[in-house]
Amino acid sequence: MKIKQIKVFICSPGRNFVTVKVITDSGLYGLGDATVNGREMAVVTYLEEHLVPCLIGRSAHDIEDIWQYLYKGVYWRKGAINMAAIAAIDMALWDIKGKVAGLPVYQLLGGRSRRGVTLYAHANGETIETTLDMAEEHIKQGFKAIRLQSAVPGLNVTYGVLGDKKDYYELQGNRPLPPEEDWSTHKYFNMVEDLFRQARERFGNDVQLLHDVHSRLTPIESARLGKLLEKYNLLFLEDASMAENQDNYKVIRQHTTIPLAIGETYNTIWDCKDLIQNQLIDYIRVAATHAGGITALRRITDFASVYNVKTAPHGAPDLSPICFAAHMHLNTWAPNFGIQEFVGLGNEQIRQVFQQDIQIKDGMAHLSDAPGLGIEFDESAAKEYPYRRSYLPVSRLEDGTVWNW
Ligand code: GCO
Ligand code: MG
Repeated sequence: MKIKQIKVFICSPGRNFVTVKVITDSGLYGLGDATVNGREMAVVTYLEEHLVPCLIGRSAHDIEDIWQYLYKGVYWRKGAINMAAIAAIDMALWDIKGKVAGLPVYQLLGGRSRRGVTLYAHANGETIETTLDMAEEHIKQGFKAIRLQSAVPGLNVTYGVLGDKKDYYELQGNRPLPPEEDWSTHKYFNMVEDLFRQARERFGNDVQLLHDVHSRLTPIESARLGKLLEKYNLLFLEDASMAENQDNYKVIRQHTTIPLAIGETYNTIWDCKDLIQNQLIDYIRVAATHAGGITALRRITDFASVYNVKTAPHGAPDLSPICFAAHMHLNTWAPNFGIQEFVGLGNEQIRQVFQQDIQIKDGMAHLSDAPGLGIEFDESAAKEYPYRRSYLPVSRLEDGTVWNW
């Protein structure tokens, strides 16, 4: 079964997605996600100009060989654009293999390890009260784990807060240039403990709570935050600090037992190797799209399991439903799965373009037994939503210094 054609699509049903379709001479095809938020066209060009010509005529069954060929064969290893392109091809090949076998991909990985996949929902608001109102809605719907993000009083916009601004990173499309946001660590510390104290007062101890710092703090500031929030019993604190220097997490670990999660921007196992091996984190959050696909995530998952690190795949809206499906198969299989981030199954346009049959019930997601990844892409619907250039925001401290967004 040879690869006959590879099509690359870019569409914007509410936000931009790059989708790859690998078509074989048997007529079977597979789908993959190659979206890199704010840099979409770089992946499209990279795929069309550099990867696709090397793949035509190869056996669609050689998933591992193709992965190694694209990874080692490029010489310029790693990198977000490169790894997203490899990831999309890899997902599509797993999709094809599942269709050939007549089995969902999780069966090819080793079968089911659990009844369903536990999700965490997002609650965010312009005030602590509105954030907690949203959390209450999720709890009523059956979610057992909620990520809390609340606006920081005194800052123009806060990461992760939709409020009534309707300008959350997921509602992309009207940002021809990167918007700028303020950041103040001091003001943030004035808000964040209240958020979790009030959450515990209102909801008690049963619900799992999570929080994303989005890498705004230095390691010692993260350590301070960890100590401050320990008593509120978080499932994890995400992206407490940057870990380009993986030793940063030693500083945090020396001071606090709060569970730590990181990895959504990581592209390879090497980016998280030291953190995992030195047991400096508790959850690894790599995404199939950004870290080399199902083949790479399976390897990272197994490596993490040796060190008691669980998986908590990134689930932001800029990962397409194809990536979510890939995560669902990995999560259904992985013995060391922790939790899946969840922001819903997309708006009406997204569900028109990407069709799937994942069921959400009581805060858990359940795959159907459709072969492969179990997802369809409607090419003609996608054409109705053309690409719109759009950027993620840039952060500045109050004196104008560029900071981590
Ligand atoms: C998350 C992430 C996202 C990212 C987004 C960037 O935890 O869901 O931090 O909110 O900001 O994926 O493209
Ligand atoms: Mg995050």
